[in-house]
Amino acid sequence: MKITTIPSSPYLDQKPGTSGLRKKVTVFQQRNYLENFVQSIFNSLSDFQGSSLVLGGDGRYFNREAIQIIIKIAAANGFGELIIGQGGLLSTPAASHIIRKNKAFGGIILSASHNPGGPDEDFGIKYNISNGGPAPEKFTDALYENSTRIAGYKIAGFADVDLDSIGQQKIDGLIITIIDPVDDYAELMASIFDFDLLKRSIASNHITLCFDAMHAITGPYATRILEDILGAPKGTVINGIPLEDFGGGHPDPNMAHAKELTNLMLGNNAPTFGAASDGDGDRNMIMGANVFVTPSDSLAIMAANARCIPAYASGIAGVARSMPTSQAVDRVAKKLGLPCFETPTGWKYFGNLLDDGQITLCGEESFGSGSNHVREKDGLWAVLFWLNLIAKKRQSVEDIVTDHWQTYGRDIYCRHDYEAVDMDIANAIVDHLREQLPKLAGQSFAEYTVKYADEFSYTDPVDGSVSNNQGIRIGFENGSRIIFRLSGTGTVGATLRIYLEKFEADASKHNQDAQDALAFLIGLAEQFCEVKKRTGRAGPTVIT
Ligand code: G16
Repeated sequence: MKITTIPSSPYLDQKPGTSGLRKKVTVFQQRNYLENFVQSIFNSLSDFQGSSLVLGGDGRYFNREAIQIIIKIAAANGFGELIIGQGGLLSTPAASHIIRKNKAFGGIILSASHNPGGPDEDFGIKYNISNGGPAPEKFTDALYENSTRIAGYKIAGFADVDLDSIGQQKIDGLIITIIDPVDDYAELMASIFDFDLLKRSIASNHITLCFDAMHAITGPYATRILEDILGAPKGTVINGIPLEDFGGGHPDPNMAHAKELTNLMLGNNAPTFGAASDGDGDRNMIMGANVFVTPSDSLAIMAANARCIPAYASGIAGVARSMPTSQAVDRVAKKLGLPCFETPTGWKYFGNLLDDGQITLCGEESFGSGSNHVREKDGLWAVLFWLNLIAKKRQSVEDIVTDHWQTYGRDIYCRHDYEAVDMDIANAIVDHLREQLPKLAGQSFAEYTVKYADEFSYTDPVDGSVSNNQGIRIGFENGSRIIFRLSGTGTVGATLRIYLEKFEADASKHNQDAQDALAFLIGLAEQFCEVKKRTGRAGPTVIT
């Protein structure tokens, strides 16, 4: 194999965000941009010679080209085997499983998740370690550091690899294994859930369902599992063909972007269950006939009912949520006597807790939930979890949610996003918030008295690593919270996220609209951060 070292000079903007490096496709297409980043990944690793690397992506524009480049750089750097999803496709949770199942050294996942795709839209790349999870901050810091002083990359000189034929190819000492992207994942799901029960519930029409794949990676996964294996009628999966530009849509499973599903579920004759997943298959949105389940509630309900699922029938070790996720799951943990951890935003922070056996389930407000079966959040897993729950409890989604609120109270919750804010304005907002923190504690705003006002820091209970500046928290004596963070996944300007939460114990008030119930806190958030005043905007870009 002919290996060449190509000289190159650093780009200084290759710092991974919440989940890998996400930029416009045109940024990745700059000369040596992708090559530099991939070589910087390998420069940050050691002792991988001869071992295997998993490779796949969500199929968005530039996926195939990027995979061919990565194959040649990985080969030149000495990997012995590359395990690649057919067509260059792998959902993020499937990639995590394949790394674990094959005991691979790690994996490279190509995705910008829920961000739009296409020549003028977004692309992304991240490295996952041998546990199948996103590389920890220590690694991404080292990777960034390496990217700032890279002087060249190694690349092998062979023809493009056939990504479409399943089987093994050999190029000198390198083995290239093209696998079916769905097989292993479908087998894993069958080992977790009661597929026989689901088949019966679907066949008897106790469960009717619709799954919106949003023209993204879960199309083939959902079609195989829901339609082919579980017997749901053809057409249950809508927008099921993955497209490079997601059909021009925004593959973000929320009511703002999954409109077709939302209209169906909120209309007359809605099926009993509706769900959607995102670009790379790790997010989920759960709906029932005329009801939307917030991701925070979904996590709490899963934790409370985990014993209904075969894989968790003997109980769960503990739970974790990201800091801005509502405290609903904390109430479940308290009642069940389970440990409950609060981590920074980013799935990578759950990895150590899962590896160490301290938690079994975890989730985030950003439409992600998962368990110890892989080390990524997992959209279809959440869908199957809910289907299994409905089938086992013989209750509607609405009844499951209502019962849960009656038992634990309702954490009324929403998130307001201000997208593409000018970076300087966004930074000034954060500075302005920081200045107020020392004097806020003890102040009262109507019935809300500030208990604490600080910036969240996290010390990993397993390895002791510390992550600072993980969001501004204003917590009130009555348990309500307002949280401010700048997103780490956007590609244009800054996205300010405002998370709002209020606890309601009184069941007669559980059916309130979240925006109405949170109106006072929404006003208070503006008073603190002045985002409307400083940007001249009338309101948030997206409310979830
Ligand atoms: C990623 C991370 C999640 C995080 C989400 C939003 O998800 O894996 O842990 O909650 O981004 O992050 P931010 O608020 O910084 O934009 P995904 O689905 O985009 O890979």
